[in-house]
Amino acid sequence: MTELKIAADLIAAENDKRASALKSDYQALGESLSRRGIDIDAVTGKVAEFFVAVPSWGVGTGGTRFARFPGQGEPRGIFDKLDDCSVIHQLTRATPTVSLHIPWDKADVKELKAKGDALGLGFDAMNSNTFSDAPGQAHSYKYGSLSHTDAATRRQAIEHNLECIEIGRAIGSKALTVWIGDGSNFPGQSHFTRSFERYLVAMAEIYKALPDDWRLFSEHKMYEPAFYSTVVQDWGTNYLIANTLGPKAFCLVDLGHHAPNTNIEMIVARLIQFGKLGGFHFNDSKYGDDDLDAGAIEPYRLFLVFNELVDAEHRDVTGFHPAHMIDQSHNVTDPIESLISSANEIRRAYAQALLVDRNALDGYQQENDALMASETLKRAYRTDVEPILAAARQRAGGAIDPVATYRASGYRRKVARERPASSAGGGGIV
Ligand code: LRH
Ligand code: MN
Ligand code: MN
Repeated sequence: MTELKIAADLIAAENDKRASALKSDYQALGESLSRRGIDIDAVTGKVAEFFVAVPSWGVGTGGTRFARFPGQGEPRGIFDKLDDCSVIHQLTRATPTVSLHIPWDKADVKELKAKGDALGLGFDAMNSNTFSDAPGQAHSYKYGSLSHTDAATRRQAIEHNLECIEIGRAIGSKALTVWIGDGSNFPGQSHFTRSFERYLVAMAEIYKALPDDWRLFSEHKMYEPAFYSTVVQDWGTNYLIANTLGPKAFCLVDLGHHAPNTNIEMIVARLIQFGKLGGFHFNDSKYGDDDLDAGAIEPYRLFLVFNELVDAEHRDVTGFHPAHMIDQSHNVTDPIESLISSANEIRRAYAQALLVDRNALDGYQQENDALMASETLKRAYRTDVEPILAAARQRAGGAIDPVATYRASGYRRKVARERPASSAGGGGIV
């Protein structure tokens, strides 16, 4: 029996208040979609099967290098974090897996697995951390990790990734995500070619240790912590990595890791075309890697990314199964609420993309009818799919209004009594 952090009765009572309004909204939307030749239940069924992993590090309040302002009832460690993740899944029915970050989440693997099983949660990609120094480690990552000039430091970073694979194997993960902060702050500080050569050799060792049914995701990021050059700075370098390493290596696209105005949906299309799209870290951003909530700033861009994903699904692209994960930092909200809302926004973009009339779009593209092609996308995007999202949650036992139900549950107040106040201060996670 799955351990439930929110009483099922409470969810049912909250849903009762909203069920009849949802029924009429769903019916009205169903009628309007059927005039467009779309079966609403088929769309709801697809949405209900769309899942996104939550990041363990996302349920704690984040921060900047200036300050962190913790909230009430901050999780004390990975087991509290898993409890919080289970609340998000219980209410949204959209987040059945958690992505762990090592060593932040290091714990006895049997206990991790047992806790996940008890809460009905699985584990998505493992994340290694060679961008900060763990207490007591022999070699510092101040000047890099997998691309470091010093062989012993590279060895330590490789061993850490191998350990992440071992932990992941024990808890049922099937992927390793590698993001490194390696780079330089001054022109001339590092040799672009040699540092990338060292990185590739180190990654090849990690790749060799990957179980057959695992995938290796490399994640690019334009800048930060290095402010002049970064070793894995863009999707071009990322593609070179995945291509050099082999068939189990793929590129991970974190939406926040690009320059403003970058056409991310086009990067996604290119990676799909060449079989190297591994997955996503969903979030939003206004300036740099500011990890805002998915859909908070540019919901149309999120839709356009999903438009490419649904297009690939529609074309039955072989071997297409990207991993969907959230990666955001919550500085001013209750992280559980932000993650609930982001999971909904991601499903919303997916649902809207499912409504695109692909035959019509093909025709307009063929005829070079720019205006109608754009209108075809806009028509899908403008559709209010909230009744579809709510029905998908309700049918799976989740909440029609998950944030309201979460607030009504008093979960945060309850854990605040059990968990001691965490300390504020400077510096937070990236
Ligand atoms: C780097 C990043 C990467 C890390 C996470 C904490 O900015 O996106 O995915 O693992 O943040
Ligand atoms: Mn990321
Ligand atoms: Mn990031």
